[in-house]
Amino acid sequence: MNIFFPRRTFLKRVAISCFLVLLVVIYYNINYTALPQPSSLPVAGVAGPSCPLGFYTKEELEPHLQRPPQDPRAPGANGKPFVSHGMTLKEHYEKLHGFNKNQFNQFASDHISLHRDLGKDTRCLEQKFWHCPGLPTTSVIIVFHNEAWSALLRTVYSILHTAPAALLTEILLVDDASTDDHLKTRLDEYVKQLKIVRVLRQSERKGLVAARLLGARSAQGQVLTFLDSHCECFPGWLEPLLARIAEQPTTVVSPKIAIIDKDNLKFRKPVPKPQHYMRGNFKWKLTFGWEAVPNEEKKRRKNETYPIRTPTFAGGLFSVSKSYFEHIGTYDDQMEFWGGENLEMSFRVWQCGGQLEIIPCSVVGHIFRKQSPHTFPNGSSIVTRNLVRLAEVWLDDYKWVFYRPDKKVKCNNRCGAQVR
Ligand SMILES: [Mn+2]
Repeated sequence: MNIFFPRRTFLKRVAISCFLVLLVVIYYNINYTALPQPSSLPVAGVAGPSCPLGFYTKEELEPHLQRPPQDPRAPGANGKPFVSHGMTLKEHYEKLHGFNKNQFNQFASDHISLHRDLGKDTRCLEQKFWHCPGLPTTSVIIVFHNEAWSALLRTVYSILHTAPAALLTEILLVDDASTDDHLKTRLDEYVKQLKIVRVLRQSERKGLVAARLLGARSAQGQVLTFLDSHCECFPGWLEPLLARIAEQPTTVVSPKIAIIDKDNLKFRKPVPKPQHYMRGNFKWKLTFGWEAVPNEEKKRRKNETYPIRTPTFAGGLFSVSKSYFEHIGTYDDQMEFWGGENLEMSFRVWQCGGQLEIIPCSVVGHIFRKQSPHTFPNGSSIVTRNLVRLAEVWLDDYKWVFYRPDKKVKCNNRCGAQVR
């Protein structure tokens, strides 16, 4: 006798069968979701059973160091330009020498406080950060090569005066084989008093990518934040970057980059209602450029704090979850010195399931120069080699568009691009 369907009609049998199948599906579904999921992309945040409710308080986000009292009449105070009146002949010479060496006004930088205040950002006052998922910790990695003392140290202090102590694991200064005396023992001795600042050295000059990878390998924070060695961080710059990564760990985030004038170090502060934002793009000869944020992206954004999606980034200043950075294979470590690595990282992120965003509430100033003060051996051929690697690895069927405009670009045996 059939024990499930004694003397039932056909329709009743079908209904009971469906119910039993449903029970089996529910049972396996519960069992499956209860199992730990494979996590190749660990969440950067610190959510867990102990995760308290509500927002971070101001006290919880206190920086490592309070800024010393500011003199509003001091040179460059409050982000104002440095003005020089009545310079002596010796000072004129010093200024000229400093400019030639750095391609920015080192004389002005040397006369502005290492702790200068930049005022407040009034655009994002309503921004609050949830305890759940908590903000991840970060290591800030700064690569330098023969950087001016005042520019490097102002970058470091601007982080210590703004980044919440609870979130800032360390600042790693990676020396790409500088030759200037002030960047040797003097720097080592100076940073000891700053406790969480460490100097790592590349004995041989290898360039940005290798130096950043050296920093990334030693970093203890959950997020890697890369900055240049001539930056100034605006108050509140770090939390929105980390909050976005906590929310979406595959997002690689850049701050809005403010211009610090190379001639007088004026910091162009964020204004309450900006006319337009810029984002990154590229040309088919694989050069990076800026463009106004297009209308469809403007419409997608709900308010001023909303991230801006960007096809590419300038690559000097950004944060990325350390585990996601490792998941996507870090940088192309065969790229030498400098050039093309920002587009390489951009294409890599998009093609590996991530996205690049500019976070408008995060503002970091950067001294933009007309030209690099540093040279490297076989400069232009190294850049070309990097770009060929970029095209070969990431452009697939579109690489011919890169090769087409310049028939001289040929991939010789040295390119050796690893197709992933
Ligand atoms: Mn720079």
